[in-house]
Amino acid sequence: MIFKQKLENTTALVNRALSEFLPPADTKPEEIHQAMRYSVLAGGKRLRPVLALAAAELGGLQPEMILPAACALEFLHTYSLIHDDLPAMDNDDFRRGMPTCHKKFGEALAILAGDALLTKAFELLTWGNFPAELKMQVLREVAEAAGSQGLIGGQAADIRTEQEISEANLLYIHQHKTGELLTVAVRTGAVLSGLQGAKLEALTAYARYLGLAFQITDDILDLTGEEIKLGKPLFSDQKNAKLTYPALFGLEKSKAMAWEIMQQGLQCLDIFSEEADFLAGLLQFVVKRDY
Ligand code: GRG
Repeated sequence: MIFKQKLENTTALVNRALSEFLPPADTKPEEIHQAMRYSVLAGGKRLRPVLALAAAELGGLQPEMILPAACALEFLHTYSLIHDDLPAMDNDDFRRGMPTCHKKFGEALAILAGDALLTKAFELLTWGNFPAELKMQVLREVAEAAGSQGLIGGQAADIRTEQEISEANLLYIHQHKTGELLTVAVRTGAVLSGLQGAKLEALTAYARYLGLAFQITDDILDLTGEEIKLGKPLFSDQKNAKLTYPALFGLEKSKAMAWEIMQQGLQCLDIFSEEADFLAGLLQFVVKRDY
């Protein structure tokens, strides 16, 4: 199947499952479930669950088996976006082409919706008929990726007002704020499908390159993208004085770096045959996308 078709099919599968796994909007207390559904179902690329499904396919797992864990990663990602948009953080009004959760439901409910999605993610990771030790491994890895030495750590470093202007600091922020969750998405699919050893290592290395290429492209799109396609205003990094690749290296060099990192990521898939074509396509999509 051609890449675009497979991406569309997989995304549709994920979207259906996300809606199914969320409590219905009329579940009491209605407002929290409406806020959770609003932010999750607002759209988005679904990159993290799609990566988990693609990695699980390499290990021979049927999509239905991995969907709860894959959707857990999207819930966790959406929680981080809701909290990142809050007035105390980036104070953004638009996300995924719609008013941010706090703009629509107020700040208190937005905080709670984020908290509830994070909690729901860990519930979903316990689902499925997988060996207990694999589930425990994934639960631990996702908790680490989301925690103060992962996503939250990256965010804490990112919101510092006094920022060290260096490549090492930029790399730290990007790897933690963005890279950790993308990496654990790939590893979740791989680990639960029983992959280990050299194949698991290769996929982990692939995911680290993908995470970096994703964030450099995200930085570039914040300057050169189209607001309609991105679903949020441009120049948000400049507004918030963020340390970014274009700020440190300029636009052209940043584009060249994203391309080079993509090539390195693709090489990690060399130990697989055409079975890894979808993962290769996803890495190329991450760099070539315009949204
Ligand atoms: C508040 C705990 C906490 C963490 C926030 C994710 C994050 C950390 C901040 C979001 C702001 C941002 C620009 C992060 C870096 C890149 C990123 C994660 C972009 C959004 O991800 P996409 O492009 O979004 O996959 P969609 O909407 O497609 O899911």
